[in-house]
Amino acid sequence: MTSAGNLLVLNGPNLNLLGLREPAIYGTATLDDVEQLCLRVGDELGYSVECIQSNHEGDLIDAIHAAREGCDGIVINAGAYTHTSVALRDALSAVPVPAIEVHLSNVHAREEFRHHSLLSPVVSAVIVGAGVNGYRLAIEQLAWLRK
Ligand code: CA2
Repeated sequence: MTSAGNLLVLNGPNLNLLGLREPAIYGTATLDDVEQLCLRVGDELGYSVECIQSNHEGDLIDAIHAAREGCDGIVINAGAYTHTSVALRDALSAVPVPAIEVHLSNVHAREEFRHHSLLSPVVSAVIVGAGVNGYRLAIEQLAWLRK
């Protein structure tokens, strides 16, 4: 298959703990499971996928900036930075690459402070509450946008 392009899957703070704690909220899949899923789904759709997880805001911003060169789509679960980071929002705004925001949990059914995302206004779509399948849906949506 000809390459459909390159995707970046970004996971933010504490998502390295996936599957190790709070399975009732976040499920039992580990970060490695999520990344393997993204690589597999990306491959099925002809994408080369790079997965990055960081607990540091600046690292996430640097990765978004780097996506200016040769990246065709970003899947981002910014974790708690979703609700706080003007800097991440500005980075996403500055990079002309379609981005999809993913949350494993249904943030709207949780604490009030999780109901508001600073990122949602600057991304192409938002997927919440679908668990790890949200990453698959996001990659499929990025493929659909390319058509
Ligand atoms: O539902 C999501 O995907 C979140 O982005 C997860 C963030 C949370 O702050 C957002 O409001 C919603 C938290 C990620 C922390 O992940 C953990 C996983 C296992 C154990 C502890 C934390």
